[in-house]
Amino acid sequence: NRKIRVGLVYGGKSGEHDVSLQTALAVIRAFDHKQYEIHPFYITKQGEWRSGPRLAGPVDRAELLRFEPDAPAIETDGAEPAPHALQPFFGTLLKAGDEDEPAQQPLDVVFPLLHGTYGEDGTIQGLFEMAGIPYVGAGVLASAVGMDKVMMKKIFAQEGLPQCVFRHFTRTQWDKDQPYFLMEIEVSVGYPCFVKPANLGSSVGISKARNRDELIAAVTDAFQYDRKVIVEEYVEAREIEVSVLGNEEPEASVPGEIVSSNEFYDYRAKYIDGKSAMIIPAELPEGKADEIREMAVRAFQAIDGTGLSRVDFFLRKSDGAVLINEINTMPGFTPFSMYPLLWKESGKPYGELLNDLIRLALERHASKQSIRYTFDPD
Ligand code: G1L
Repeated sequence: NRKIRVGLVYGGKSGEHDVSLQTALAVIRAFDHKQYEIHPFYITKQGEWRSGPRLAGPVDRAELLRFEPDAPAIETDGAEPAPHALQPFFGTLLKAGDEDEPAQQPLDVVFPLLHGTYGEDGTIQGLFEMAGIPYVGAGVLASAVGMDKVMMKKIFAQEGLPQCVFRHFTRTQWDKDQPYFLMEIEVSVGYPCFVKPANLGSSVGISKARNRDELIAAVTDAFQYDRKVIVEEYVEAREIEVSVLGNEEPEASVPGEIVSSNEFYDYRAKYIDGKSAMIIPAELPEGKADEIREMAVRAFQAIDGTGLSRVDFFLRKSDGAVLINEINTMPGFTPFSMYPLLWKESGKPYGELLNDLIRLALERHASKQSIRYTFDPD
């Protein structure tokens, strides 16, 4: 009974490079190394791919996962570095003609632990699809939808999920008819409002506008980061989040609440993360938790989600209405992040979560295998 070969792809060109590295470290430490064999693939900040040796056990420092030329050796089972373990695709496409490399075994499954462009937006998922390698988490479509706030909101709207008022436009549209968009925003969205690039890859380019001058400045700034911009209504609300896990029949965790630092002193917060606290489970009025969990599952299915997503909501203070804010197909994923903590509270520890995600990736891959992609009239 051989070990399951798991690839981890982490690092990357994004600003979340170090978060990704810490996540890879946490995942490696949580794996049952008797059951799994880990193949690390590190992408440097410059975008260079470096594969490491297959790991025989946990690693104790994230620095060891960068495979710097002069780095101390890490514990392995004596295997050679596996430069081509992403075969058959990377091996044959990127190293075509290189015939003196010994044959490598293909991976059974990969974890794309990358944030933003080229990690979370469906591009690397497309690469794995073409290579025929099962991968954890959202597919191409759900990943792309999860990264584009405008597409996400259109799908939520069509699914009948309540959300805050918003307007969106491209740079070309804005340049052609700025007065029209200003009027539209002032009439329907109002002030204050939030201005964001549609692309959720980065946290830059986001600002709050309290009047027309600030709105114009905010839109101009947001257009530096994307050709589409979205303007959202400000809602006075509590922030509630739910973890969803599964493929076609996903399950939702208990909801949790994010409370900012200036408010959380009066909570007995078990979990504190930088400037905010996580209240798990969230204290909600009768029936609200189930209402929110059902909406989370509908949102997941609406974007054609697979594997996992964290779904974020607003609980409006004025009337208690639940509004969906966004779905995140690659949520924070260390053992101290909201997504795993919500599952822990729901009875599923981190290690079990990893097993489930791998099983879901393999199940989705297997069910895709039975689909016909060609039409043969005979
Ligand atoms: F592979 C999973 F499970 F789908 C997965 C992939 C990526 C879960 C969570 C994440 N999250 C991240 O990679 C990140 C938030 C650390 C990006 Cl930097």
